[in-house]
Amino acid sequence: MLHMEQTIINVKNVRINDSFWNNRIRNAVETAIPYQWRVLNDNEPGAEPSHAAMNYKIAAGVEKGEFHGFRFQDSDLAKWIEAASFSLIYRQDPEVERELEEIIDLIGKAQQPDGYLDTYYILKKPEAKWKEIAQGHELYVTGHLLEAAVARYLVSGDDKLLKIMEKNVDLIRSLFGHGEGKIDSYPGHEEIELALMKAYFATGDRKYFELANYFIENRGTTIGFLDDESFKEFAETNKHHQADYYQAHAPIRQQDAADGHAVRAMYFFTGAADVALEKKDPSLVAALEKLWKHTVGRRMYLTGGVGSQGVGERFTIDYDLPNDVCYTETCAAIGLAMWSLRMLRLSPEAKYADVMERALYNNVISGVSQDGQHYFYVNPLAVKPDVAHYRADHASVEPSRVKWFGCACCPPNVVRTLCGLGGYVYTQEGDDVYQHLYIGNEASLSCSGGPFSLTCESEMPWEGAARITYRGAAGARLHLRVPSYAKNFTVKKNGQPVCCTVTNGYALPEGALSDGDTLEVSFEMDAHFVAANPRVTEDCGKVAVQRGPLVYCAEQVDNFEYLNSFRADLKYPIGMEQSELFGGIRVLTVTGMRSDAAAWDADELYRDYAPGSMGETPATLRMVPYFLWNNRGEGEMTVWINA
Ligand code: FUB
Ligand code: ZN
Repeated sequence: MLHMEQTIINVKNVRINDSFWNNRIRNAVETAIPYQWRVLNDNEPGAEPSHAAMNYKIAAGVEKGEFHGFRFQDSDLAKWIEAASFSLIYRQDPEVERELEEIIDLIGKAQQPDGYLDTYYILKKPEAKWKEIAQGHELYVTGHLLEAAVARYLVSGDDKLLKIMEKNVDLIRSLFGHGEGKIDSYPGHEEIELALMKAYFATGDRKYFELANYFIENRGTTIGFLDDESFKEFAETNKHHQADYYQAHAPIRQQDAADGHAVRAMYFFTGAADVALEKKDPSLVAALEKLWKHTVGRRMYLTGGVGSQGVGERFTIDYDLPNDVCYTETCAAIGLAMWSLRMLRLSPEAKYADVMERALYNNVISGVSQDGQHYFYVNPLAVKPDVAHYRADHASVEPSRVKWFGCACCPPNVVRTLCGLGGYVYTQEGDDVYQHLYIGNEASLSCSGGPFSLTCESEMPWEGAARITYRGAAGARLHLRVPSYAKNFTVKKNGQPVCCTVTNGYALPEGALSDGDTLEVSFEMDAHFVAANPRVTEDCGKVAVQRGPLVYCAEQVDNFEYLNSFRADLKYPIGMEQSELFGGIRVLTVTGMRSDAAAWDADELYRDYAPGSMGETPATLRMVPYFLWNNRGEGEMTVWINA
């Protein structure tokens, strides 16, 4: 059955209030947003200048100068606008309001009379507008600005940016499409599709849906941009920049795997799932189910990262998941979380929420430091800093988070995700509300009986316990996710055990909910070893450690140098210890042996093996949640350990 009568929940109606996420959201709101504003305005000493605000000022005619940065530099500011708009859910800040008004005003002034709005082409290459679709990113920039406009509108009701973007979208509608004189193509970098669908869901105006549908359905069916110079320029010299890099090698229903550039692919499938939902199109849903299964079954890291090669920032082949030269871009993991959320709207099955949660709690939030001012773009699962600094094939791996990037897609992306996290907790279909994530929150929703609220207090991800209070009109049914890692999942209603019907990993407690009811969810989460399919050669003979949604890693600072010299003894259970780290988290411990480098001469590379003469020493490996790595200086790190 297709679950298609969705209510798209307004992000401002789910306010996160959670002991784990509050700190992160506060950090985003109070530190990262002001910090990024300074960077985007070239006002942060030590950070690579962004030029993004200046490009708009020059295009608006209020400053003189030249365009600087990547062609899609505008999108960094767009993501900041989205983050700042969401941040007002958590803190009304007149300064942020002023900055938002200032930048939206500037964007309006930069817009050309026909609606065109891309500072790279306005300032640097006006003759090439719409002629470099493969690489040009004009539609990608529109997509991010449109997402920002929708965020601003949904949270504050201010439609100034939305009107600017409507004019821009109208221009695109007039230029693109089938037929004489039209550009019959699709974006080089997907993004506009999902943004158009957000605009459609927010406004109900079908023109947004129609353009999204055209881009999704057209991709891979026509020659599109595959004849353009900007496509050929890369394709002729680089086997990793063929049509599949852009997901343009086949129509979506004929694609078998997530191929090519990972962020492009994730954004494409996200937009396609939105379109499938609106069209109630079983063949598109089936294609997305197949692609999703293939992606998470063969091409996803344990941390929810995707994209295993730096060259082309892309997917490679099944089971090719190297840990130290992976790409696992923060944006790509965000894309996987977004896509999985859309799959939940198509069909509420806990497997989608498991992956969404895996990405969010691991690869996504590892993208930002505890201080909110340092970022990872690539999120490796193993790092040896001296190697990463030296080797050419590690060029994209930063062993420490940095203040900013020349290509800075990830930092504002992770911050907008944190500030918009409320959008990931529930989906709703008629009176059926599905709680996917046990993140504490206060939600104001509505069912056929009228408005109601849910207040969730949660101990996740440290303990499997959440308490939900229902207030308001009767009529809603709350389906509670049973996470794949949960043991002995139970629900109590008003303090008494209640029977549940479990469908596709969601438990529906017996009986209607009415004002004042409480539901207490509890389950056990063991720290356990995880092994990889032997087809993943990089992980053969290794195990990883996971508890609940958190993947753990070993860092040099808690252990010793040469982490790979450790071998776990799996007959010992994983230990758990209270620590003073990061405000008092519990660390996990693994028992085993290591070969102590001190027993080897530095000039002695090899030695004939004899038991007991390798420097064998009993050892315990301390492990911390992966997302926290590299918050205590640079050092070795590994997720997978020898066993
Ligand atoms: O091309 C725009 C963004 O920059 C992509 O999504 C990232 O992978 C980075 O290349
Ligand atoms: Zn990125």
